[in-house]
Amino acid sequence: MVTTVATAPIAGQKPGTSGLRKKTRVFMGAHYLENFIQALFDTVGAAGKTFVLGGDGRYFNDRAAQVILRMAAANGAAKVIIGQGALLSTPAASHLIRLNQTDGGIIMSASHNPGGPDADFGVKFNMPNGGPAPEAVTEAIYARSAEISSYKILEAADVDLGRIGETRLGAMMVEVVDPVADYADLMQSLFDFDAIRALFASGFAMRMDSMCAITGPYAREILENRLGAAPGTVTHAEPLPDFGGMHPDPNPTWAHELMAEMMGENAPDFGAASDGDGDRNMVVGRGIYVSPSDSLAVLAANAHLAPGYAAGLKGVARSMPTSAAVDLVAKSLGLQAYETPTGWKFFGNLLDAGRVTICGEESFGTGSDHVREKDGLWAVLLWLNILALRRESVAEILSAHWAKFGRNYYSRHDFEAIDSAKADAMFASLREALPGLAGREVAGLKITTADDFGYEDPVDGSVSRQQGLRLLFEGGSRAVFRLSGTGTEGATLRLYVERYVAGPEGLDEDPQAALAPVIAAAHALGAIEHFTGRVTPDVVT
Ligand code: VG1
Ligand code: CO
Repeated sequence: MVTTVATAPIAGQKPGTSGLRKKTRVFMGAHYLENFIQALFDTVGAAGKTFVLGGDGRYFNDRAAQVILRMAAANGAAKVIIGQGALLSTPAASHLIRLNQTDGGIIMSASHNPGGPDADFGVKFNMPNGGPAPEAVTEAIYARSAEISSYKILEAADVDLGRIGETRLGAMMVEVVDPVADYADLMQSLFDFDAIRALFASGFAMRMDSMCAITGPYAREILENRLGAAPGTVTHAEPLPDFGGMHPDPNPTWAHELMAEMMGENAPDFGAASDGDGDRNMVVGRGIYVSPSDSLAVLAANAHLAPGYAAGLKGVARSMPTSAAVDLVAKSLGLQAYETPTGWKFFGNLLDAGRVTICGEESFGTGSDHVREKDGLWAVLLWLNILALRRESVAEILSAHWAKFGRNYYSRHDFEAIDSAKADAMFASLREALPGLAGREVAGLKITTADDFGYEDPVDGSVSRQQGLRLLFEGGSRAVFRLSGTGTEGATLRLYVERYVAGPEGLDEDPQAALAPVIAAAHALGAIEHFTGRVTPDVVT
């Protein structure tokens, strides 16, 4: 029986960089999830449609899945394809949407944010192309959420999501699928599994830290079962509702266990970690951390070694704050390089139009046209494919890369949980100063350009403004100021700094030391301490 429940708009249901993210208790509050899902169905339409549904297994994932299923049925959806146990990594969900040519999908995740009753939850809608909904769609959902007066839900018992197969929920079909199998097959179609198997058989050792999040089952199946990596290669492989108390953000701060092992005496040859929903990756060699911007550049330069990319790339794209290392690779390969705002949704049109093959962000996100999300395990497998063919260490590959292209020293400094009003005041002040900055010298660096990054999508002409304040210095260094759009508490300031060194001298400096002048100039120009009281970042990547 379909019930129509009276409700009233709840303020703030505005999706950010990647979906709607709130404290779990907010999502569990009366009508909160229901309002948003109804606004979503009202916007994209549900009648007769097929959707994919799954999440990263965090606290409330199972309950939210049952609610969304009953609402999909009540709104007339024909079918929902759902991962067993309501689990799906974000890239696997993207793949299932495309593979089954569905009308889109709903992903339950707050990605790299911690999980649990006192942590974060999130919901994101992906389009029929498998990619995150563009701004026009998320804005429409938000607008609908502000005028909603009722939602529809089916009164029914929970669907058994533990058993693979088809069942009915009212008139709607629910198909419970293995969350891993199709995705693992896709990976096998892109990479030289024989070569990677031979690499592992030769004694190559790896550590994959799944951080008690969604990639555990995927990594075990692909690395240990299909590629013959030693049992136990994947650690923290069981997805847990609170991620075992871990903060599933694969960076040197939060993946500190992996970092300690990789920098230690008995370090394996290669290490990797991924985030809550499996779309991010951190890659580490024995004794050497690979910055995500460098990883993107190395992957673009070597992708042809993998069967799926043997024909070469169509082009590359990076988010604006990501270092220009990949641009140098594109230039040498004669490829177009695109610069987009932060967030994977901006790559969708370029991928759909066949303009780019590989994309990446400095925030540990890399991916290709095989799905429409960034893909953590994909990046790990492409690295393995490259290592298997080149038979060099990660350190050797990086050195050779810098020797050829020069090095883009890069770092991101995050200042978390700043009072929002203070952060806004800082941005307003810097934004106002921008037009007068060119030509000025600060902390020994001369500013050549200062602007507020805006983007016009070359495919559909849509325009996104105020995507980050950019300060470009003489010699190619730069600093970028942005406010996070994924946090759930106060504001997070992201300061991105970059400095290019052509070599052959000066390619082996400590990045923080190499970047010190740019960091000093950024602090002076942004008056970070004056506005926020902060001097030291909470997280450095
Ligand atoms: C962050 C990253 C951005 C990434 C986004 C979603 O956004 O900076 O590059 O696309 O997270 O990643 P923000 O607005 O907080 O800077 V995930 O793995 O959380 O979906
Ligand atoms: Co993520």
